[in-house]
Amino acid sequence: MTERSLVLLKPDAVQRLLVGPLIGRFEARGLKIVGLKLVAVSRDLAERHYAVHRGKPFFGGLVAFITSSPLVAVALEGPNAVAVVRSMVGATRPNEAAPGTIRGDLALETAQNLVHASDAPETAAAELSMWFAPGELLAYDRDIDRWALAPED
Ligand code: 3AN
Repeated sequence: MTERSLVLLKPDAVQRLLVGPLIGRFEARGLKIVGLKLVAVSRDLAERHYAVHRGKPFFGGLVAFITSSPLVAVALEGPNAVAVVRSMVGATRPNEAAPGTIRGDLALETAQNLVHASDAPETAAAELSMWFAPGELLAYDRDIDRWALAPED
């Protein structure tokens, strides 16, 4: 089923010049970019995005990190996009992330693990509306889709 997922290329990804390579991985997989922007994250947005972690010992550091430098918010669309993107991102702790995943190839620290990706379709919908205004998410056809996607997708 066609889904949309929110990916954040976090401040460490921007500072490490990995925005292009990371977007390239998702594009090469066949996922469609339907939203894309550089964001200076406010404390309010950071706290809403990580609300489920409020009260945990790393919450303050997480909010400080995500607001420390711009990040890139990406909305990706494709069949089973939420699970596909999660599998490409890899386990939360980079020492447990499989080689071939973004974290398994490029990260060492849990607090600086380069990317956020929605963990379920319901979370994705809530996160996409938090990070993008409705008019910032675009529907369009790609000529390559007849090569990358089955007709029913
Ligand atoms: P994921 O990003 O893989 O969905 P979550 O949702 O459990 O992982 O955690 C959200 C973010 O919180 C992680 N990406 C990481 O940056 C941070 N985080 C999670 N656990 C820890 C921890 N024990 N210490 C520091 N940061 C953490």
